[in-house]
Amino acid sequence: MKATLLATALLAVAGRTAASVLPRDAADDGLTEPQDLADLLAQARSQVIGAVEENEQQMRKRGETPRCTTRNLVFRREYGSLSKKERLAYINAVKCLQSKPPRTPASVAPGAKSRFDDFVVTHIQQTLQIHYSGVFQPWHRWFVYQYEKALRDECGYTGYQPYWDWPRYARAPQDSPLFNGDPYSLGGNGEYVPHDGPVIVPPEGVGGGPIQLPAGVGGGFVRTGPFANMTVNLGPVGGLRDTAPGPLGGLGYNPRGLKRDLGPAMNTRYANYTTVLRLLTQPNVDAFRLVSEGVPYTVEIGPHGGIHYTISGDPGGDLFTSPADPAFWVHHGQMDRMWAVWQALGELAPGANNPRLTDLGSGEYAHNTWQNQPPSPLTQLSDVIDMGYAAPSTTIGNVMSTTGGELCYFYL
Ligand SMILES: *[C@@H]1O[C@H](CO)[C@@H](O)[C@H](O)[C@H]1NC(C)=O
Ligand SMILES: *[C@@H]1O[C@H](CO)[C@@H](O)[C@H](O)[C@H]1NC(C)=O
Ligand SMILES: [Cu+2]
Repeated sequence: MKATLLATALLAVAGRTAASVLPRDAADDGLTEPQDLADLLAQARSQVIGAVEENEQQMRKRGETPRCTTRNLVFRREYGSLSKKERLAYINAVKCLQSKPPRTPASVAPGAKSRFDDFVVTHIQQTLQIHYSGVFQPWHRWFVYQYEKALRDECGYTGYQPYWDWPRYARAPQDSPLFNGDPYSLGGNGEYVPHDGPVIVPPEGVGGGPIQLPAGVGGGFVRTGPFANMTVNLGPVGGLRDTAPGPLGGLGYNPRGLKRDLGPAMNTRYANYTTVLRLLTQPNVDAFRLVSEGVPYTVEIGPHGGIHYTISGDPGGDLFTSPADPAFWVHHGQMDRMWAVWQALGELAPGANNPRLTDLGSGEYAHNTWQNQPPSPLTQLSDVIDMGYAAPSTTIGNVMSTTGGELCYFYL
């Protein structure tokens, strides 16, 4: 009874937060969608808090000590809902990571100049195994968690990884608290230069064809905000027409300024309220992944690709090197949030095992190779998530739940 009261109290707080984040003019896709979404999110939070309580009680009955409880469960928040002080703390921790020496040996990646770059190297090295394959979601969950952990353990950050609520700023992401270029943003848009949108081309051995995407309203160097004139050390690797790859397959040293091409065209087309509602109501993981990731190098690239190319520019337009733009981490925060919320909505009854915490699917994206090309075995819970030099590795089974294994977080 007491535990239930706690859950109710937490939910009241969470519910208020959800309601207050509704944008005033979220009308593009119909007025009811933001409210429908807020209801789904509240349902997911209630499920997660309930499941954590239930597990806690069961374990205590058996004389065991639960690792994740309602007392230490933490909530990741939307970037714009952080106070200015909290945003500054996050920004300064990212800059700190960019100033710490790398762990990656120069013999492996001479372009890696910082702890921040260690994460970029790991992503570049594994890009063709960790996308459109069964490990995609758990790999990126662990990747973001380890980045958050590095910010906290190595750079004194006391908050948690914020996320980019895609549809919230879809009409003008360049004016959002994330990218408006003020001292609390992740840096502004690139300076405007007249340009066409990018033509994305499949890397060698990958299906699909060249796709012309719409342009944003920047395209040049980032000159405003905390990451103005930031230096990108690694990449690019490939995937954009008319872009010369950097040395050593992108692992060499190739210092250049950060560019972005944010704008409404990609964001409204690929990551609006309809998209998010559709995503969260998919019946199984194969269907969820098809909506989330779309079909690579076709017009339907889903919100995952849609937001990568909303950031665009350099390195944002290069799937391999994209984590070298600080914006990557708030995008993948939201990717993980979508998956975690969808997982939570799969609980059939209180206390029953939730199939979405163990099912890795059997579709085209459930294998060990990109779109199952060449054909490969289905990904297993016992398979390893390899973090290279960036962080410790783990297994998929350890990260399927955000409140299991080492993890103990959810999203507001
Ligand atoms: C960024 O670099 C440009 C060109 O070198 C320079 O004019 C500008 O002052 C720099 N801005 C900041 C914030 O460092
Ligand atoms: C919203 O996104 C979907 C794809 O998820 C797209 O088909 C639709 O056209 C978008 N709506 C608008 C108004 O652009
Ligand atoms: Cu990735």
